[in-house]
Amino acid sequence: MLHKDTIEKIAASLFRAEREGFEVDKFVDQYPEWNADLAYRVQDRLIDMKCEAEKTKRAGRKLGLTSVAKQQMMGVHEPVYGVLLDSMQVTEHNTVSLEPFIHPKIEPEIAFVFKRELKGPSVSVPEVLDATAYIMPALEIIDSRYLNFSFTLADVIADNSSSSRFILGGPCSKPDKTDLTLTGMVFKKNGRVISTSTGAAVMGHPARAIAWLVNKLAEVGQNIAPGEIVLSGALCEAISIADGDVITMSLDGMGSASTVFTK
Ligand code: 0L1
Ligand code: MG
Repeated sequence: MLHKDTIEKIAASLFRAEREGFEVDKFVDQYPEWNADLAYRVQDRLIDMKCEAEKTKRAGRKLGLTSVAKQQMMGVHEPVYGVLLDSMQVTEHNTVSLEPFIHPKIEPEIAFVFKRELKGPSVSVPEVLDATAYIMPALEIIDSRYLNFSFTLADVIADNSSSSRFILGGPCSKPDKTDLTLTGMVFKKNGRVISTSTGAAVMGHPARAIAWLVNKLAEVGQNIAPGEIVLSGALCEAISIADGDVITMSLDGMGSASTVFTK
């Protein structure tokens, strides 16, 4: 069991690493008892530190490691979640400076916004869709605070699942208007197609990822509140970004999300 002081120490290291833009070594070697449950406690503490320092508040959640390929790569069998803060949202079409990041990547996601509370356990895909006010195309900028993006499951959870910024595109769509498993996605960098995919890339259905999240949150007495935004998890692999890059993700019949990077 990690001592409360250790949880505080790890959260403070990750907080400083992000704020000052430096990498830290993964904590697994230092703390052999490190596991996912303890790491979510570090994540909670890190989020409190960020809310206080940035005078911001929670906007919702994000899912990560939702594709089988990424889970296999990390040797894990379930996704992870993190917290989205108001301060992480970047307005679409605004230029994003690369300056605050360590080694940023970007990936296409589907954002869900909820009209009703969702509380597990046993929440199903139809219940998720029923509680959804609208969905929209989105981009997530991830930026691990670990050296060379190298971490274990517990490490990445503590680091708020590599979250950094998110961009909501448009327009907003009703979830019952489309079969998300079949919705096609095209991900472009500087006008060139980098990846194509469908919603099924996210655990078979993006709402299945949300159901997993809600049921997982129930284990620690938490839930999704009305108005919260949840990022489903990426529809394809994240790509590195550089000065001048223009990134666009388009979802068939649902619009697009795009952003531009500068030094
Ligand atoms: O949003 C994500 O899928 C990232 C989860 C953490 C793993 C990573 O940083 O690649
Ligand atoms: Mg993501």
